[in-house]
Amino acid sequence: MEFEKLTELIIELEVDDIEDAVKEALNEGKTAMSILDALTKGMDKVGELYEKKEYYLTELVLAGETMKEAFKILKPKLQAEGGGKEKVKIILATVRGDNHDIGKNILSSLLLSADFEVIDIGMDIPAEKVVEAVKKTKAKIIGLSTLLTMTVEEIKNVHEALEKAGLRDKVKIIVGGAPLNMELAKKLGADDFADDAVEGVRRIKQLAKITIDIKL
Ligand code: B1M
Repeated sequence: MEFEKLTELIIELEVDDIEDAVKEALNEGKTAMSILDALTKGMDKVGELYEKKEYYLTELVLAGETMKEAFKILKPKLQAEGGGKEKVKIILATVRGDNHDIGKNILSSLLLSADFEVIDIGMDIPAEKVVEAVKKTKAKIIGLSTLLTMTVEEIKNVHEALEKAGLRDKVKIIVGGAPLNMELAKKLGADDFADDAVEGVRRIKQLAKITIDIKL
């Protein structure tokens, strides 16, 4: 299994073939990290095609699913190969009252392929659970998703709950979802906003640089 073929399978969204292809590459002795690199190249290309409007959300969803299938096989191998290399942690959640998680899941896949440790605490998540997750995992970046106009205020609740717990200045909050924009995000207490998951990864990489020296 050539690396180029693995990259191609992601670009061509071959969700049914990716598992066998990854297994074949591993059986040939390729490392999980090198396979992940090849798959990530595919995800980068999918991101470019999406930005050029040659691919749409459907393709982004499928690419996320394809990557997730591959990741199921790679995850244990990567952990074994990782040799304790510390990754930047990010907590992801869809806010309380909102049961839309497809966008969050795409972001999660892209972040995993960009070598983040993703702590996905799910959807319909109350502010207190986010605070609990920060305390438990010591993650310094929180990504919140909301698609409903009626739930955007939940971002403010997370911001205030973190303040109350004395943690607000130790973490960065990035938010995304159709009812939001940068102005509203900042007004609700978030530090950053991304229009889509590709932009989200780019901005989260920037936040990771900013938070590197913060001690929790
Ligand atoms: Co609902 N729904 N839905 N829905 N749903 C919308 C969001 C809606 C816009 C449809 C419409 O009316 N045109 C509308 C919201 C209107 C509003 O408030 N502004 C709506 C409604 C009203 C509802 C219900 C209230 C319907 C009802 O029951 N009467 C109900 C609410 C349930 C609840 O949450 N409590 C409801 C339910 C559902 C389903 C459960 C059936 C299902 C969700 C399944 C699931 O997610 N597991 C669903 C769906 C599928 C949709 C639409 C059709 C598609 C959403 C989607 O997955 N898009 C949606 C219409 C639409 O969006 N056009 C709609 C694809 C996904 C990839 O995009 O999640 O936006 P998205 O993520 C994007 C960006 O937003 C961004 O990146 C992603 C792309 O790269 N992004 C981030 C998202 N999070 C990010 C976080 C980041 C960065 C970027 O950093 C942290």
